[in-house]
Amino acid sequence: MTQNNLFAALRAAFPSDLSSVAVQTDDGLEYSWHDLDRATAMMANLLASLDLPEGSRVAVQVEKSVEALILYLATLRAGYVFLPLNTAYQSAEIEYFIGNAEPAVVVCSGANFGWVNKIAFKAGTQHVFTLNEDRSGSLLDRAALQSDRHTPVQRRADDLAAILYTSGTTGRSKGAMLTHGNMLSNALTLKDYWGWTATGGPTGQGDVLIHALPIFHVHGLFVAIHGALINGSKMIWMAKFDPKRAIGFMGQATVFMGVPTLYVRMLAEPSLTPAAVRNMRLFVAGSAPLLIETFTEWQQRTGHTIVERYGMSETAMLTSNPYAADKRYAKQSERRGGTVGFPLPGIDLRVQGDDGKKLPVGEIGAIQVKGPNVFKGYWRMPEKTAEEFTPDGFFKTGDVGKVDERGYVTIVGRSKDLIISGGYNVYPAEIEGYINDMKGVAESAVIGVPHPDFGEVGVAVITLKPGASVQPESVLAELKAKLANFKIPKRCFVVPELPRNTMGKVQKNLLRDQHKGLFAS
Ligand code: MCA
Ligand code: AMP
Repeated sequence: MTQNNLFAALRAAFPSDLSSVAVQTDDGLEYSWHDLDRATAMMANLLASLDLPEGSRVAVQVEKSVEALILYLATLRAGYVFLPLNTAYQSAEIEYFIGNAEPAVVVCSGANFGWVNKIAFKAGTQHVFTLNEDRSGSLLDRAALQSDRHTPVQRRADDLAAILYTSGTTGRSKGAMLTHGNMLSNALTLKDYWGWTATGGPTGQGDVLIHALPIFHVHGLFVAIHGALINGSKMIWMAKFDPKRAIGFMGQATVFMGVPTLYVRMLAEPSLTPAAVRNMRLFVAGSAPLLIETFTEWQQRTGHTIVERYGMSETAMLTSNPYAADKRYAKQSERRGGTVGFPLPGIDLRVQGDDGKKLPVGEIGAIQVKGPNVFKGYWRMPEKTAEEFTPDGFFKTGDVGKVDERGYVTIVGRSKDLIISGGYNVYPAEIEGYINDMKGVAESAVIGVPHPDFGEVGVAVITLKPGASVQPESVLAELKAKLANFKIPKRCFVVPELPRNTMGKVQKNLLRDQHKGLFAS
């Protein structure tokens, strides 16, 4: 069998000088390529020593650290399936993910061990380890006893490498199953498309990435980490994004990736000048729409044009504005603000009308995609998986858009009821479910409205049962006790009734219109 383990491909791209720096943290620590190799071997040996069944899931909810990165790579190396969880998730959310995924191993922070351990025990998990930001915890204690030699486990391209939970219209999270082949194909495509180099450049060491995003979603975990590692590039590792510090690192780096909020926050810093970004080669934005104002202001302030790209948990990256001339599109090299660029090489993208037929150039419809990057399906949900694919094998993204005569793709909206806030997805149906269960509430509608920092934020509009008295603040406080903080609507309004169409469906567009100016900057 050919070795298709993603880790093996990343390891093969390590530079020949293993003593050079692979990761430099924002608090001054340095990890060499040799350190990454040894530490992932030790952790992979620890996982191997647990005698886990084939295909076991390793669920991880820990703060961002290089050790957390090592745990991800070690899970790949050992041939198991990585399941990252947002650190903001609270117990009810974690209980659902662990109950649904039934991981064999759970890794959490020492501070959360008490409640996470109970949830894991209930789900039949045999091993719960801790890993803290300060490089302590039982995971590292146990890994330290292992050998630092390990041969990556043989994996086929079609074998699972990770499960990322993401929701559809129902608000119930589904685990998107990504394979070693999905991720390697995407990493290799982007390496080429974004012109990564392993040598030379202003720093003399090829590209250097500022890693500023969380590592529990596609953007930070796959696009950024795989991008750097498959090129043997050093990462400057920020445990938490800070605009001033990120700009400060730009003198030593060449590539930055961020959600639009990060760009908005850096633009508010006077230190963002052409001199500060003189060594930078590439700025990538995605995960949420980049406002044309942000795109233009960035160009004016720095002289650099952001490369906006578009992707999903189910597919990794799908399209990108060109870095260099794209031969397939009449050598177009223009990065067009407001568009997400061209389908990446090897990815088929089409826009379909309501009648299921492909629409002509410029017409708006449902975006569907096909390619080696498209996931294997939703974890233990064969019917849901089948529903999301067309008979000829295209995945229905739930995004609505168009392709122009030059081939540029523009996303104009979403058919799924989803709010993207600061790059995090918030599913109105999930929040509405919680609000509707509250005492005195008759019904609710959660809508997304424009916000100068987060792009979009949630607002709850609720009606009450006859005679009930409920304060909007108490609704938000009750939600805060149960859900991840970024999901909490920023405002709540009590109204006599929700607007409905003749079919009785709540007209969220009217509510969005009514509240669109709430956070006008
Ligand atoms: C924090 N808060 C938020 C958000 N983040 N509210 C709405 N939306 C958010 N995204 C609120 C908290 O609830 C809290 O409110 C207050 O802000 C401070 O929280 P803190 O955690 O300190 O915030 P922060 O550090 O300033 O975080 C903002 C952030 C972060 C850096 C923009 O949200 C972030 O890292 N976003 C990136 C997400 C990402 O990586 N997405 C990629 C998904 P209170 O005090 O009231 O509790 S991958 C993807 O989408 C696809 C596949 C793709 O194409 O890439
Ligand atoms: P996720 O559920 O985290 O996988 O988020 C995927 C969704 O993020 C996509 O279906 C899009 O709706 C959205 N998205 C990602 N990148 C962009 C972008 N550049 N512009 C607009 N929307 C985007």
